[in-house]
Amino acid sequence: MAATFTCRNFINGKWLENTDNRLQSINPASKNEIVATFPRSTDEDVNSSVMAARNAYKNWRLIPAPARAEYVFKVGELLLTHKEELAQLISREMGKPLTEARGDVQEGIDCAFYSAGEGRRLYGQTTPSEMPNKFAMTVRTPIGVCALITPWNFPIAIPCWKAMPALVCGNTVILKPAEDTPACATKLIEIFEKAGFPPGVVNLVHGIGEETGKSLVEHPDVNLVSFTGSSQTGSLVGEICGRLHKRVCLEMGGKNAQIVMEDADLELALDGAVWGAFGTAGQRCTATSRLILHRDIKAKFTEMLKERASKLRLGAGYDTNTEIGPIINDKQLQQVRIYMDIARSEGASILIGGGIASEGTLKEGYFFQPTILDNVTPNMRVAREEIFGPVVALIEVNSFKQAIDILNDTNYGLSSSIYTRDVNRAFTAMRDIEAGITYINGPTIGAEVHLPFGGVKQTGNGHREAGSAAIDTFTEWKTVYVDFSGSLQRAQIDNRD
Ligand code: UN1
Repeated sequence: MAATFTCRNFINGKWLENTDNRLQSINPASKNEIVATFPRSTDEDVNSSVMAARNAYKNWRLIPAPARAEYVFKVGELLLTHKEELAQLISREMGKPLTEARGDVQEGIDCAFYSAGEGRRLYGQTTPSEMPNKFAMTVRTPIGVCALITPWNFPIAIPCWKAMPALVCGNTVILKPAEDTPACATKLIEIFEKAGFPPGVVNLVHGIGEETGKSLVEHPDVNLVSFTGSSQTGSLVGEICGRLHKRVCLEMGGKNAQIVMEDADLELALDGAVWGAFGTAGQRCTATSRLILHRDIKAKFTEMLKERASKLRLGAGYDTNTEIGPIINDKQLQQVRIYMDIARSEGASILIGGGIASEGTLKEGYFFQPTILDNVTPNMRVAREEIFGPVVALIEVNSFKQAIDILNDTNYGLSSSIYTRDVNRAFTAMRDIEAGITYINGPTIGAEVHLPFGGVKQTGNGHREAGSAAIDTFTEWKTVYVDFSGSLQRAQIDNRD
């Protein structure tokens, strides 16, 4: 059994020995193994981290953006050096297979190099003025102290998506990672520390969402909250920030669908469906949780899917044979199980899976069988609610139009996919699908860091992460007028008189 990590808060450039009041994270593939202990941070800890970030902001915002970006570039280089070590830790603490864990770190690396480039591209605009001898432009300014509240499913990538653009833009940050992955967050912040950021620019507090997270969101000196997690928590975060007039970026649930039309390359669509639905054990907000199948190929495609999904190998992420890792914790495992009862009671049938996997060593962890639900209709709860497990619901349709209507018939709108060889349908789908991300002939998962990531409807609140869109999230516009006429020019009056 590997050693247990002791996680601490990182405030103002120091790792703080603070409390005996500690919580623990466990290995979801082997529930008796404690991976880390971490402090149950208090309001006082939150307050010190905010004060440190506020103080550091005074100088950090004045460092030229290209120079700020060099620190972020350095984080990318260090992440590369530590990639394997971090991937092993992700597999142990969060459970995903090593290949995916390496991908998680790789997203952080990609984000570092991409965001660092933005340091030389924080463009504004110049525009004509209404008046002679007057100049107008817009410049980007940082927002201040940013609280970054992150989930456990991408314990390296998501904190990087948030922290890196925030820092390049001149903000200071406080990371509050999920309770399930404190060690991953600690290792990540150690890397930020090695990159040499001035004290207080990057801070870390641990603890419980309803305590530490809430305290951060409510703190008057936190200017922006960037949250990724459940819709339920996101709504609370949004309400508080709305009341306090803070900028808030919410990235919440999905009920993503993949359409397979009768003209699709079925083998390709199958590869996409298996990866989209069962990759990361379905624990991605972009996971494929509905398969909308044209009736002409439904029977054949279902057989192919059944055959493939029933062979997927479950196991610990760090076991190289594993294709599907564990569910993050017991609460989530039970939640997925409860959805099976709901599916049955609503009249859906369970084609394969449907239960907790407990053969051999699997009983030591939280494993759920890859599950296919058939005869699902669009109004069933299993077709509408995010399950966050290796469960996919099959819905039959008669036409392209019906497929798009059903895909859109959800409160969420993160990712989406259509498999078709018909270019007209592909472009129509691109136009008509209500989602932040649409894949043509690709699965619903696999977003790249240089493109905007986020969703419509109840998935988010209009902000985007990643790509240059992240720069909009983490900056304010300042409009600057320069009058070089040497006399008072009265806008909207002089020119019109
Ligand atoms: C998430 O599940 O919260 O597009 C993020 C993807 C990954 C990121 C998922 N690059 O599936």
